[in-house]
Amino acid sequence: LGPFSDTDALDVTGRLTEDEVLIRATARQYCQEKLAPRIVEANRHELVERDIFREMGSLGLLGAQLDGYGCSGVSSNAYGLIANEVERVDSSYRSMLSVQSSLVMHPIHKFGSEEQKARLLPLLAAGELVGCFGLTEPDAGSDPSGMATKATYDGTTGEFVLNGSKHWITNAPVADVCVVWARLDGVVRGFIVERGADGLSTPKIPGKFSLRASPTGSIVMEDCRIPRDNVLPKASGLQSAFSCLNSARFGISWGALGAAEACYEVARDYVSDRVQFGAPLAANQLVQKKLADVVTELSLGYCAVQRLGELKDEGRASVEALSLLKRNSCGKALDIARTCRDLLGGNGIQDEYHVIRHCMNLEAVNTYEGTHDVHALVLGRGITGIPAFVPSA
Ligand code: TGC
Ligand code: FAD
Repeated sequence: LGPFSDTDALDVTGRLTEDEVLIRATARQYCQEKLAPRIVEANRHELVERDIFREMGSLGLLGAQLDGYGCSGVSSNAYGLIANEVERVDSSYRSMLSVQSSLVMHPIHKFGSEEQKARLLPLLAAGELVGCFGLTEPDAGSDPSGMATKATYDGTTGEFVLNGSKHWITNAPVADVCVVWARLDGVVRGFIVERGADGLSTPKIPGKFSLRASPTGSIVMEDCRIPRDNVLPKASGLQSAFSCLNSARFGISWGALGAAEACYEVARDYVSDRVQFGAPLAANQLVQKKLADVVTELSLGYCAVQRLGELKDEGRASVEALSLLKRNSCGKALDIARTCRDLLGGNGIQDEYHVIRHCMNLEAVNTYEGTHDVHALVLGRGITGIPAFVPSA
């Protein structure tokens, strides 16, 4: 029999490669030394630090899963481990990283021209440029097929003209490069809209109680003109946009567990130290059951995402498997964060204990990249063969 580790009961570390263990250590050191000291103030005052992109870039953490063009070319699980370490500190920072890596660099890498890749990817990898991804619209969230944003081609100037708006867009207020999805002659295409384009604005969404250290805004395009060469030549149809979500959903499935584990570690130490009724809280059966449930879910969750990473690298991860674990990790992480918040009593709502911040963040993480229920419907369709997105009359 082996020893028991509450944070790695099923020895997921033993299934990682040497490189993955090293990358995790590098990411952990950066996140704990550089990001953790900033987060309470950043969350309180909605501070967004662009330098964070450069810091992550200098360590090779941006677009790390991609090959060439200044990217590190690491395994899917190494990318997941990076997301996990970043999200232990805050889901906002992981959001900034995932959008840049999976939703901006990935589509440019997969669907871009050689010129687009050579010009933009090295700067995005270095964090010198910041990107955002515009799919969701005010009237098209879970159902992106309802998108109204249109592109037309102006043959006299050789430009595309975009009209429409994207809403709830991570990084938009600070982005230099927006990957925007719009209909051209009825077909969904991907466009690169760069800061400074005529008719482009990216206002911040105020009053956010979740992901406060992550800049979220809209992309408003009013006769917004971009050069002809800024269309992604190989992206055509909604499936191109959806294929970017697969990479982001995988990162989130690793990431959300990091936020949950951070909550667990705070709660475990808290109930061990705090004495009520003459004994540590940890001595109560009810408390131990909660801790046991949390450790069980984290242990199962980590085994699952590690396996999904292997399948992904073998080209065998299904859309349904990605939905299954995006949904499971986010839903379970939110439950765990709420349980841990409860275990801290009144202190649980104070930001210096970090748990309430994770709870608030995970509300959004459970909603974006496909809500918990939309992923249930993706699974339901996979199981039954019957799509249930549109209510039957
Ligand atoms: P549906 O008929 O299912 O599919 C249309 C075409 O797309 C293909 N497809 C996919 N391809 C690759 N990967 C996937 N995950 C795919 N899902 C679908 C599909 O095979 C089909 O291709 P074809 O060739 O047969 O035409 O499309 P639908 O319109 O019925 O939609 C289904 C649904 C609900 C699953 C989809 O619309 C959906 O995923 N909705 C959720 C929306 C969403 O996740 N939005 C995310 C926005 S980005 C974001 O939130 C970033 S936050 C990040 C951060 O800050 O960290
Ligand atoms: P709706 O689609 O209006 O859903 C509302 C409720 O109805 C949910 O509970 C949902 O589960 C339920 N529902 C919807 N359809 C069904 C159905 N068929 N059956 C049963 N229930 C259903 N988008 C981007 O494109 N880029 C980004 O960078 C980005 N960043 C984001 C950052 C944040 C902080 C947030 C909150 C969102 C972000 N989004 C982004 C948008 C995100 O993807 C959407 O919020 C999400 O897809 C849900 O869409 P919606 O908010 O319009 O909710």
